[in-house]
Amino acid sequence: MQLDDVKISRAIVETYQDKILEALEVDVAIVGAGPAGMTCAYYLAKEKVKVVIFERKLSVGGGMWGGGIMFNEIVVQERARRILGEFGVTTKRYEEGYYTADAVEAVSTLCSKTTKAGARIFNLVSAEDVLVRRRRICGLVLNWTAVEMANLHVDPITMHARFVVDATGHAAEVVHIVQRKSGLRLKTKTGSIVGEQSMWAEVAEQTIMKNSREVAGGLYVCGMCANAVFGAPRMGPIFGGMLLSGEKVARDLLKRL
Ligand code: 48F
Repeated sequence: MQLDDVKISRAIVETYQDKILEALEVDVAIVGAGPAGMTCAYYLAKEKVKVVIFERKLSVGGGMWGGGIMFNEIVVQERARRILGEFGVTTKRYEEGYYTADAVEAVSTLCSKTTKAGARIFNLVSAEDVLVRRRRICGLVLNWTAVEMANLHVDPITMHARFVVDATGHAAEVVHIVQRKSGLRLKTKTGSIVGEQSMWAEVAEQTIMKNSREVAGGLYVCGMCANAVFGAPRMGPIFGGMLLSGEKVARDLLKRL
C-alpha cells in the first residue's frame, strides 16, 4: 500500500475535530498541565469523570522538568511518596522523610497515566477568559497559544464545564481574570488574591492542603496557584504538595459531581 499524503492530513484534521468537539462540554476543565493539574485530572478520570486539561505550552509538566536550578531531580516528603507510587514513579530514599525522583520520569509517567486514565490534554491552547453565568464560573474561553504569542486579533472559542480548576502555578491566571472581570468576591480573607509569600517549604506544604479548594462559585484552585491566591509561601523544588493538592481537589470535586 502506498502512503497518501493528503490522507495523513485528513486523519489528523478529522480525529482532532472529534476530540475538540468532545471537549466543549465536560464535567471538569483544568487550566495548566503541571504536576498539580495532571494529578487532579488523573484522579478524576480514574472515576470516569469527563475531564480535560488545556495547556499553553507545547510540552506538559510545567515546572517539574527542571527539578531545582535545572538539576532534574525532585524531592517529595513521606506523605506524598504514596502518590508517586500509585503512578509507578520510582522514588529513592535520601534521608528519613526525604525521597527523590527523576524529574523526567516523574513528568512523563504522570502524563502517560493521566491520559491513559481518560483525561484529554490539549497542548498549545491558552485559557484567555472565563464564562460567568449567575455569578458562577461555568466555562473557559480558549485560543491557540500561537495567536496569543503573535498578538493576532483573532477571536477565541468557548467551552462549558461544570467546574473549572486553575492549576496555572505561580501566575494564578484564571483567578486573576475572574478578579479583574467578574466583580465576584473571592473566598479569601480579603475577597481578592492575597499573593504568594517568600519560600518556606514546611509552611507552604502544609497550607497548600487547606488552600486547595473553591475560590469562587465553580472555580477551584490547585497546586502553587492555591498558595498564591490564598496568601501562603512558595515551596521551591519539593513537589509533594503539588501532588497532594491535585488529589485533594479531585476528591472534593468527586463529592460534588
Ligand atoms: O507551574 P506549574 O508546574 O504549576 P503547578 O502544577 O506546579 C508548581 C511547580 O511546578 C513549582 C513549585 C512551586 O514552587 O513547586 O512552581 O502548580 O504548571 C502550570 C502550567 O500551567 C500552564 C503553564 O504553561 C504550565 O505548564 N498555564 C499557565 N497559564 C495558562 C496555562 C493559561 N492561561 N492557559 C493554559 N495553560
